[in-house]
Amino acid sequence: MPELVRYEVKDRVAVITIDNPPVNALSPAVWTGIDEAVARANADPAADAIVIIGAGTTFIAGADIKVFDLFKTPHDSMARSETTHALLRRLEDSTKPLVAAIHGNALGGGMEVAMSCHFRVAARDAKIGQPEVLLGIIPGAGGTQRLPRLAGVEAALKMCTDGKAVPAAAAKGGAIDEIVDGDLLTGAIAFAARKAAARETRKTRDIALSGDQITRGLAACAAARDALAKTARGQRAPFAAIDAIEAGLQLGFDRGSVRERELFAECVVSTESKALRHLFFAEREVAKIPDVPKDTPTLEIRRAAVVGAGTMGGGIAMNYANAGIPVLLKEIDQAALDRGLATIRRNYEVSMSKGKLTPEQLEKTLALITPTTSYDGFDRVDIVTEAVFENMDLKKQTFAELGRVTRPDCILASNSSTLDIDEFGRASGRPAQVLGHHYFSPANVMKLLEIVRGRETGKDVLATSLKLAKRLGKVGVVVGNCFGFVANRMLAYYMREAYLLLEEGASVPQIDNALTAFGLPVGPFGMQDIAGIDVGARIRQYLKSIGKSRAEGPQSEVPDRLYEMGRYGQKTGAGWYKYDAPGSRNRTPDPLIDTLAQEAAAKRGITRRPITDDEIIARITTALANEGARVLDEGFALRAGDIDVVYVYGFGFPRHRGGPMFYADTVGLPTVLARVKEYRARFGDYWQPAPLLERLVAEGRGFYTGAAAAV
Ligand code: 3H9
Repeated sequence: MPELVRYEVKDRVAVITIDNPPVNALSPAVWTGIDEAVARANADPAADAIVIIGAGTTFIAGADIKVFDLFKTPHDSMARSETTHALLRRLEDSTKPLVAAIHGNALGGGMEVAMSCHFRVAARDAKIGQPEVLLGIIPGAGGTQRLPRLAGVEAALKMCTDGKAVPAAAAKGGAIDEIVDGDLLTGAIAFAARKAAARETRKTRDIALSGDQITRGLAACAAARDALAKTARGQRAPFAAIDAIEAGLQLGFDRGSVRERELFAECVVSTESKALRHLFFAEREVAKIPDVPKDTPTLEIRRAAVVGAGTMGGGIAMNYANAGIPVLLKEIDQAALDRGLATIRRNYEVSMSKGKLTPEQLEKTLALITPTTSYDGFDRVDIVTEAVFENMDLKKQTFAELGRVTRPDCILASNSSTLDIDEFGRASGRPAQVLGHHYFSPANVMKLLEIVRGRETGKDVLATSLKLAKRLGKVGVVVGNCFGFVANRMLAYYMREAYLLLEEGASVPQIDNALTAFGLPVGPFGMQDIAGIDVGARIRQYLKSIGKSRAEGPQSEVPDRLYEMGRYGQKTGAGWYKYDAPGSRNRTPDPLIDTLAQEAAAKRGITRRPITDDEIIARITTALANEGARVLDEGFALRAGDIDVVYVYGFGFPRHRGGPMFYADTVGLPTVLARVKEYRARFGDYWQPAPLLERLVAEGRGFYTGAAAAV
């Protein structure tokens, strides 16, 4: 095995190379290796200065996130961080100039190592950051104390609370001393030699903050706290990061560092951090399909086509154009095509007005979308996404046509949100090339792509889809071909409970507000008003016609009554709420909904009652987890983590709760099961415990082996 930390001397400069692929994470052995190597360099008469650099594509991407699982109590963390802080002070105490040479990323603990060096040089395209908050923790190795001293309090607050990496070039003069063009190591050695000749060292911890800097810094802390109160509701870590920075300003470096350690220790054992760490790995796990090895050949996607220029088709075409892939956009007639293109242009203009796009970029991106009313050119594309109306016959007819007009190796994807992919495969005449690419509305914004695997979908087609998802800026999750796949199948249960809670006595604003307080960006009714009540109604009508329903249990009549009244949501100026005008987002509650709910309740013989927010959350999250357990047990999702990723990216389930399955583990599966049984007794037999839920509870396990005990 190669050494994790290598030592050599070049041109009288000791070069310490961290070599812990893939991202040089700071495992305990790497920490020790750096410590020993710096001590060795200080004692080495052949070295006048020291450079720390990363092997491979990056500097150090942070502490090894898996190690945090070992911290069971804040005390464990306090003991470990005492050692780490002392180690970083030893680096800072180096008598020879110590230089960090950064390429790729210096993140988290990696940035903290760099800041404990005397100087930092970086490649022009390198990035630096303190992303700990995205893992529910705060910089725990002095970052909240050293970064304000190097970059200024405002910049440090931003980096530690939003977790976003910033270009090293933009940090020049603050956290970065010099940008190196050309070979980084050569530049870093030359820089270190200059510092050695000038006998220059500089301990970050000794950089003093002026009275004025402290006063302004404290005001910035208060302002950051106020801003986060709106955007980070229910989360602890961003606020803890501010607390730690503030403590450094008020108490100085040493006592500020102790406060940082205490706050880190509090955060690292929190459910919030466990949830976010779980998602970090779950998001990477989704791309691993057991029978589709990493080296499965993929098809090159150079040109694409989309059939259907409605809301979804237009958004899908935008995804391709945004990724620089030319795309044909087909509609049946010119009028429909013109409408679709006008919407696309409007969307881009909104981005432009927000400064996300220049007028030139807008025109260049739009030029990648070629409108058409025929199949001309379809024989040259590598993938077609069908986004026509959600109707089985129409879709089958489209696939039959696509089978004729495209090359045999062309991938044929359906954006259906519910229908049987295998039927499309058969209709096309080449099922191995067919699968689902289910986007979420708005398709150009939402990051989830459900990749629906048909019975005969080729492995190369799946591997290509996963790769393509990344290129389109999406998180691709492979799911099985069941009704509604994973996202919409579970959503049906979520919506069922929302409707029933409404009939039983809760109001639309109460249900929506309970869920936004829980952390969702929008509640179920607000979401429907955006997506269109007509969309759900048409799916229900179709299901009725084939004698099916989306979820067992009573079907509320209220959404269908809204549909009959032409109240489709925001677009018609009325839905579950009233809006100022069609297309407006300015909403007010509508007493009519309560009347409709009362009428529906009376018909079903329900006596309406006050309902608590806790019951709303319990009913809805229990319904999700119970159905999620079925989906998993039936093999339509590969892992519980895949379901969590689907919900976080598809419906904005709060990340800090880890997704519906992880959340169920934090509640405790015995409690979840007890709730299902209680609801069965109270509401009816349509509530049935998922067999997997019962099995896991009997075995004393959670959805994540051992997680039940861990959270
Ligand atoms: C921290 O530092 C706390 C400190 O304050 C100190 C306290 C004492 N640990 O993302 P990729 C794995 S907290 C363990 O696909 P990319 C990852 O799971 C840490 N593993 O590559 C994957 O494994 P696999 C703060 C890690 O090129 C593989 O590496 N730092 C870690 O798209 C490749 O990853 C962060 O939060 C890690 N730290 O993106 C940075 N990082 O192949 C987290 C990665 O088995 N990392 N892995 O699936 C990242 O943001 C991205 O990985 C990075 C590369 C941008 C670096």
